[in-house]
Amino acid sequence: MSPGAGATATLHRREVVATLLADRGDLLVVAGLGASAWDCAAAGDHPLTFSLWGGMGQATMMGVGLACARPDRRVLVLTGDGEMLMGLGSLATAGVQKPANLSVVVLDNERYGETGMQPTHTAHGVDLAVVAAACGFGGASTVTGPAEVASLRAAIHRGAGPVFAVVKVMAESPPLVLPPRDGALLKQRFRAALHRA
Ligand SMILES: Cc1ncc(C[n+]2csc(CCOP(=O)(O)OP(=O)(O)O)c2C)c(N)n1
Repeated sequence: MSPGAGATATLHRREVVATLLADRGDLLVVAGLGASAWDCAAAGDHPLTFSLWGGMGQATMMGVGLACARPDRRVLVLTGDGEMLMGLGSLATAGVQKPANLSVVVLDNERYGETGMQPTHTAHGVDLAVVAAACGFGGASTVTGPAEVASLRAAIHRGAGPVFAVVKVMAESPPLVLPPRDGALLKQRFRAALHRA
């Protein structure tokens, strides 16, 4: 297994997500499948979080659609490196559409965590921030420390997007905290909360 930067990561994914979602206000969140969705649930289940339970590779495309449909709202896609790698084409669409209200944050543990911690392409040097920059995300960044996480939170809530950040996190498996499992319920409560606000 290639060590990659993930072998030296010091950030805990749960702490990163808790920081990014603190005082989230009316932020719309699309949570990528598996661990990213569990991180969001651990930070507090919320009707304005739409969790993908098994739809791998779709998180950013959904975020682009939401951001284009609701330019009055901030949209955050929180997902894993494996999930992002499966939906790379969505970065090209986002880079062309350039929704200023969209942020995409990849929690990069360099592993397919849920299926057994197999190394992903990022463990072998694929740099998703460079991919995003090439697709048109100005200022795409890689975050490795707490101070940068705080800056990223400010960019998500107030910055001129589209924002893209890879956050290098440790390859760990924190205790499961599951969001509701009923897809129809997740969709309906998200729509209801969005229309209410
Ligand atoms: C199309 C498809 N292929 C494979 C899977 C199985 N699968 C579920 S989670 C996962 C790994 C996700 O990895 P990543 O996005 O990096 O998340 P993390 O490492 O944070 O858990 C895989 C391969 C799936 N759900 N859908």
